[in-house]
Amino acid sequence: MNDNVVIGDEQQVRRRSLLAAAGALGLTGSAVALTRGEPARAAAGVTKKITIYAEALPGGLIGYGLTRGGATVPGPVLEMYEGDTLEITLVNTTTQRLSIHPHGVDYSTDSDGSPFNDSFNQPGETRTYVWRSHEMTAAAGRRFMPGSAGYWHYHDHALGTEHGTGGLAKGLYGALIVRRRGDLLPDKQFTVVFNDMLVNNKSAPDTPMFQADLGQRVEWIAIGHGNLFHTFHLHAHRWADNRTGMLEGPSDPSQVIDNKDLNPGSSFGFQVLAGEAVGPGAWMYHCHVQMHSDTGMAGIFLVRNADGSMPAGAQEAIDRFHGHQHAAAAAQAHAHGGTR
Ligand SMILES: [Cu+2]
Repeated sequence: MNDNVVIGDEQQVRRRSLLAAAGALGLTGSAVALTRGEPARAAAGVTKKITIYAEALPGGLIGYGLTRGGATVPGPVLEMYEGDTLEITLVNTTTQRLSIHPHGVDYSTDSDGSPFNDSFNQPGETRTYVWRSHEMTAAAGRRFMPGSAGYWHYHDHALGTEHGTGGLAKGLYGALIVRRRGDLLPDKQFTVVFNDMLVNNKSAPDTPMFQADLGQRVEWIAIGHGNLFHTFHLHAHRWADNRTGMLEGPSDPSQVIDNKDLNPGSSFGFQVLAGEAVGPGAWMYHCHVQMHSDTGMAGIFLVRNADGSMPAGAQEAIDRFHGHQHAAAAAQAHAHGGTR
């Protein structure tokens, strides 16, 4: 125990001196913050306090929610601006230990969400976790300290195993977005989680049908969990493979893609204008590992007409999707007079 305490103190001292060094870098003439004239990191951010309820759901699932009785799979999209702090009071209404562990942001060991750091909620317990973030800073020599901005995610890290393997399997996960000031805000947000052979813990044809009107700015947050490797593909839309999914100028070197690896623990996000250059329609999203899409890792992105009405042929496409995804569903459709 004593050894642990000593090691902990040493680490704290080192961390403090690192922070002091970083602070010096940000204040001296040899290194300037990117946002000249703005307050330093600690003064710039606001602290947002939220309460999250972890709750058992029908079908053996467990979800996070922002209200009592409001848990969903995936959990709510949590958002903050670079420099802000998110203080999360997690209420565990279940009979199992669980936690919340973020990717991409800054936190101390007691907000780590891992049993290893004694950071979790016992059954019925309420506990507060603090997530911090910071802006990018530039130093001499074209060296950059990256900011926290990104399409990240959060998840349980304590249910079932030391790694939250049981909580992840049951649906304790969600999207975390850290925005840079000035980022464009979307009209709609869709969280897609490839979790083993499931999409948001569902299989086609019960996977979510995301909907937007033609031209709406739609933000996708894609997250991978479980034990399998996946590729996320969206039909008829493409995005830049950078932080936002949008090109930042005519010389932006980002590759434009419509398919991206989505492996366990990874996440990315992007914004598209629904139906841009292709028009409205029922477009598919799916894992591009063929045996995964064939087995149910697929869903529909319905781009309605600009006035919100159903585009020609879309309902038929949706019906076909419901009819031919599953062998059982297809057989049922045949029994009712054929599919196509
Ligand atoms: Cu897959």
